[in-house]
Order: sequence, then C-alpha cells, then structure tokens
Amino acid sequence: MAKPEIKKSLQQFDDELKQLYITGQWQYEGLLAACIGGPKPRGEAYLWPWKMVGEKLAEACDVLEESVTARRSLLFNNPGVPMGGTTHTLLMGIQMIKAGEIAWAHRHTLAAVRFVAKGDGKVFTVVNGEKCPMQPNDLILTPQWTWHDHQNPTKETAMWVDVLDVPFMLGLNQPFYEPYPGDKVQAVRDKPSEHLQQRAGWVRPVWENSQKENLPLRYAWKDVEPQLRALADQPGSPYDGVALEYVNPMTGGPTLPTLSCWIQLLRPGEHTKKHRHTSSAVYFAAGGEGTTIVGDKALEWTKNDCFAVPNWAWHEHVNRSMSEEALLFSVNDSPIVNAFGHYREEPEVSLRSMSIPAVPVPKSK
Ligand code: 1HN
Repeated sequence: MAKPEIKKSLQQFDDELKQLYITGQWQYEGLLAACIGGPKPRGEAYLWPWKMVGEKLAEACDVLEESVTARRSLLFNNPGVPMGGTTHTLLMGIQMIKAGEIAWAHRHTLAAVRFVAKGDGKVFTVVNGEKCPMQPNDLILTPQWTWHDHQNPTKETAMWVDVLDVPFMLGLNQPFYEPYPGDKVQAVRDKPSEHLQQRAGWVRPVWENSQKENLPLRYAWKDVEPQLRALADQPGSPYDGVALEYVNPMTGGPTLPTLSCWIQLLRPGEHTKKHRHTSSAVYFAAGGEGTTIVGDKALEWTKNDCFAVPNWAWHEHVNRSMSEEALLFSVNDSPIVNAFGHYREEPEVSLRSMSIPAVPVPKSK
C-alpha cells in the first residue's frame, strides 16, 4: 500500500499551532530543563542592612507626612524576583509610625504578621476589634480578611517588621481589599471577656462554638521568651539551633495557613549544619551578630537587618559572637509547600524528626 502523502512539515505544524495558542508537549523544552535536577533557588540570598533602611525610614517620615494615607512600610524587593517579593512567595518590610499617627483600618485577603522592633506597649494594632499592644519582639497576626489599623498615641516613633504572603496571593490572583466603612479606626471590643484571644489559651468556654482559624492573635514576648529560655539548653536542631515555631493554638498547626513564624536562638559560637529545603524564608535579626552563608554568599547581619533565603538554596547560620546569643525572627512559606505535600529537605528532613524527651527513669544507685 502506498504511504500517505505528508502534507506539512512538523515545523509548519508547530507554527500553525502557535497561531492557535496551542503548544505541543514536545515543544515544552524549557519545562523539561526546569525539572531536571530539581528547582533552581528562586531569587537571591540578599540582605537589607538596618544602617541603610533606618536612614530611608527616617527620610520616609519626612517625605510621607501623614501615615493616614499610607502604611509607611519600606518593602524589600529581591533583585532575583522580577515579579516583586522578598522571596517568590513572601514580602517583608519595615514599617514606621510617627508619634500621634494612625494608619487607618482596612482589610485584605493578604495575610500579614508583625514583629515589633520598637514600641512601648501603648502603641497598638487593632485586629477585628481587638486591641493588641505592641512591645518589642511581640508577634501580632492579621490573618486574611481581618480588619486592622495601627495607632501610636505616644510621643515616640514606633516600628515593626511586616511580612505578608503577597507574591503567593498575587500568583493565585486572589487579591481582595476593602477600606473600613465609616471611620478611620475600628470600633474596639471593650469587654476583655469578648476577646477571641481569651478563647485561645489553656482553657476555653464550654458553652461556645469555637473559631479555629484566622484568629487575631498576639504572641507576647513576655510569654514566648521564658519558653525559649527554658528550651535553650536542649541540643536543638543541628540545622537551625533552638528554633521554635509560633503555633496556632486552635489548630496546633502553623502560625497561619500560609505563613509559619519562627523565633530562633543561636548560642554563642553556634554554627549550624548546612541544609536546603523547598520552603523559602525571610529573616529579621532581633539581636546579636551572625553570618548566614547561602550558597557562596555570606550575609553578615546585626540587629534590625533583614535578609532573604530563597528556596532550595544551601544555607547555614553562624553566631559570630563567642559570648553573646543571637536571635533571629523569621517567616517561611512551609505551610504552602506542605499543604500539597511538596516539602523536601536535604540532606535529611529535620522538621519534627526527633523524639520528644523520654519519661525519666530512676537513677541507678
Ligand atoms: C499592609 O496592609 C500593611 O496594614 C503593611 O500595615 C504592609 C504591604 C503590602 C500590602 C499591604 C499594614 C503592606 C500591606
């Protein structure tokens, strides 16, 4: 039987498909190349030094007269993330609010956390009507779609670190935003008994249903620090030192559905082992002096510096001081990665991999 006549070349066919907004799988060479050998770190290891950021924030206080029109937050753009973001999923910034200012209430589907760098407790954020005092190292959540405004009734400037899931949420095309109706600031719950935070501790009302997610939570440093101190003589993680995750007390899971917050103590001279994982992280140096080596780059940090560790990049942390502790606050996107079972780590999975301390046995005589 005669072979059917070939009417067009593959090249012609591919060109035709292209006109029809179709690509044959055989043309997806870029995709195959991207998959081979696993991901390349998305974005760069990069550090925003406080020395520079602090000066720019001071300038922002001059040029942006009123924070009533905008959040005076300087947001860090990773030079290797052209779409915008501190990593490919996370956006970090430092926000400053002058004495007497308010940052008016709004809400959005972007989830945010704030870690306080300067405040005296009279500075506060209101989240869904609950007043959250801001003191150094307090962590305050503004989960997705919760109303939030910030107020500084003191005579001193205050500031905190903002971390949001902006690049992830824009990637999913889920941004919604609303200004608070009727007023610049929210009405606040005046009865402490009505605070949802009263329902997220050791005990809870037996007569109520409970809200498990997106609670307006404040993790006061005065509560977290003693726990960190209590655990500081443990071996800790060989890759992260004494690293604690801020738990969502209602679910027992990560801090927020998209963000996991950590506080991490590096003991004097501590040098962690090198690892890499598919989650990315942004860091704020809350104290001490250290170096985070990412690939072939050394990020040297001191208090109030911010830096980014892209995903799947080998990294290790060093406390440069032999006498002082170093403290890192960080936020990572592991809840997103984990939600679909994609968390990987090399050379081994270090999260939740060790046993809890065993029940003590009597000491033999
Ligand atoms: C935002 O709403 C705040 O409410 C801070 O303080 C930083 C960065 C991007 C998008 C929204 C805030 C933000 C933000």
